[in-house]
Amino acid sequence: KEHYKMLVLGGGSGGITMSARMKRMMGAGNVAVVEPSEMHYYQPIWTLVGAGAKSLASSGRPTASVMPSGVKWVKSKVQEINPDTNTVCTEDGTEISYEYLIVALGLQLHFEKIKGLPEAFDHPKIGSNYSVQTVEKTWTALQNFQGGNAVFSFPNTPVKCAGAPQKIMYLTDSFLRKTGKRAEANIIYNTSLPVLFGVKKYADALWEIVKSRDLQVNLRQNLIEVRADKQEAVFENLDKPGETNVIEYEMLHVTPPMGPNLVIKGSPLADEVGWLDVNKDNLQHKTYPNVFGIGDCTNLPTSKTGAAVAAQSAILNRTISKVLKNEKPDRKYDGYTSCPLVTSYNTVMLAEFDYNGEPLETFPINQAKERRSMYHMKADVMPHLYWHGLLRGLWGGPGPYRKLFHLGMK
Ligand code: FAD
Ligand code: UQ1
Repeated sequence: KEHYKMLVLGGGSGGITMSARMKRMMGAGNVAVVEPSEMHYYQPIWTLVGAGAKSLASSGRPTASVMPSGVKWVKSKVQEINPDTNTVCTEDGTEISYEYLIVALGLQLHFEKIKGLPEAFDHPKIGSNYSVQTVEKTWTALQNFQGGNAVFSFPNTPVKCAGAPQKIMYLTDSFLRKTGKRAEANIIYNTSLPVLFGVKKYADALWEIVKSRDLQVNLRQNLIEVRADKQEAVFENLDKPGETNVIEYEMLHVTPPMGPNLVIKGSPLADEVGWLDVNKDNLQHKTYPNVFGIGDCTNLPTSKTGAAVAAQSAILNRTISKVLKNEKPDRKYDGYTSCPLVTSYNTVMLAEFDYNGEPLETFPINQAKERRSMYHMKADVMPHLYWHGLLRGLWGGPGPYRKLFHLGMK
């Protein structure tokens, strides 16, 4: 039977980041990460992979290369978490016990909840930036598009990076303008949400963009079926139950329904819905004080992003250092999250906001404007910050820089 002082579940953004920080805090031999995947992906760049601006290969590195040296990699899937006995069971039948546990299992994609998926991905003209298997299909569909309806969906569930479903629409519009095919296209964004974006400042600016670029936005439309043989997408009107709307497509980008990781959902660590039930100020589990959570798997009431993981990692580090000393956690997470809204092949609107949905901008300029500098940051700077800063436990989000940049202002 294996035992670790600190066991981390999941080796994605949050898991690798926290294992690097925990190694610094308590020594390499005391930390283990359970992660089945050979490869670690920088998912935020998939938006640009789907649009042909980056290669898929550039988004992945071997998990072995991001695992901090000396930290034990348990290459298996977590099957069961038993917080009452401080143990975890893996798929290969191993039982691991722990003193402290960090849960960073991410969320689950549910392509299968849309009738006709995932089989429809065997047909052309359909793709999804949300998975490694389907992201290059988006680029194929975009390149082969000759005219007709280009359709983009947003599901009736929480999603990670809530801006990504529309970023690929803006990139599609730009690509078709560049290649002279825009006049032949109807670009349609069908979202389950009652708004274009959750924060008014950015939503207002995005509405201006969709109007000026002739992009059609339909609210409260939920994708429920894809008939790939007929190139038909079926949407239900969420305000009029039973009313459906069939659209013939020449290109379809699917954002799948998402939900809690089923391992958490089936454990005592879950809230009523299935998300990891943590304290929103300090990321400690609400009923098991030796359990902590970070990232997409949690019920933190903020938008699920890598930028949020960065800010959370600094807070969680502080919380755990206090708990180890039998002191009370003292620093509070403000809900910081960020969504670099890619609006073309050379512009980004950098949305940043907190728990209250209030803008919390790093730079002392109006970030609701599309900027080339922010595109450069998203496409060329962020990947380095991710691989060399965040994953090594050296980047805890832009908070300190925000305070510095705003000194003497406001
Ligand atoms: P993940 O990084 O998804 O890691 C979860 C890990 O858990 C995975 O490695 C998985 O293999 C592992 N796992 C799952 N089940 C088990 C199990 N049973 N046992 C063991 N391990 C398991 N964020 C931004 O900040 N900016 C962006 O511009 C942005 N754009 C995005 C665009 C797209 C298309 C996508 C898909 C995401 C984007 N994100 C963006 C979101 C960002 O990638 C996630 O929020 C972030 O990766 C969350 O980190 P995490 O550790 O919670 O989950
Ligand atoms: C960020 O910290 C981060 O994590 C590394 C991202 O994920 C890829 C982001 O997209 C953003 C925008 C941030 C925030 C960083 C700055 C400099 C504003």
